[in-house]
Amino acid sequence: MAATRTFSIIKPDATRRNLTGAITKKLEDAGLRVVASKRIHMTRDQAEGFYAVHKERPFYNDLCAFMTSGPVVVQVLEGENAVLRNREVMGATNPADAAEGTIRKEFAESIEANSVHGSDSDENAKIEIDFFFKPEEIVG
Ligand code: IDP
Repeated sequence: MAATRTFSIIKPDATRRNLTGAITKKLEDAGLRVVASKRIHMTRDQAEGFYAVHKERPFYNDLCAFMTSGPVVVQVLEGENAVLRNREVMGATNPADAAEGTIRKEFAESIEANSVHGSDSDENAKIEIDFFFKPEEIVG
């Protein structure tokens, strides 16, 4: 099966605790390859645009504040069935529900500060990759 791509964010709660390497290792151990990566401080406009689908949710404002509260690492991951594989290794949104061995089980602080983002479909992966990366920044 051909490799596909997904989009990942290591969130501010994780960069603050210096977990970029530990989280990236879990992604790599799951069979995903980092083909693009950069550490950025998201602007409010970027956070609001990225999470626009959640605009009507009660946690939207807090989520945008959280995502701009410190640096994040945005990444493009490549592998077989990359979207699904990444969702599996991330674990459930709420760390209380996340399975043993997942990133969120091991590292997340709360349902909001849950250490990682991962695209939920191939279609959204493409949109999210295009939101943060130029084609020439991705080296497969
Ligand atoms: P996902 O990140 O597991 O795909 P989504 O439902 O798409 O989960 O939510 C996006 C992000 O919004 C979550 O990762 C988390 O940071 C935040 N979030 C989701 N639900 C809640 C909530 O009930 N309270 C606070 N933050 C939430």
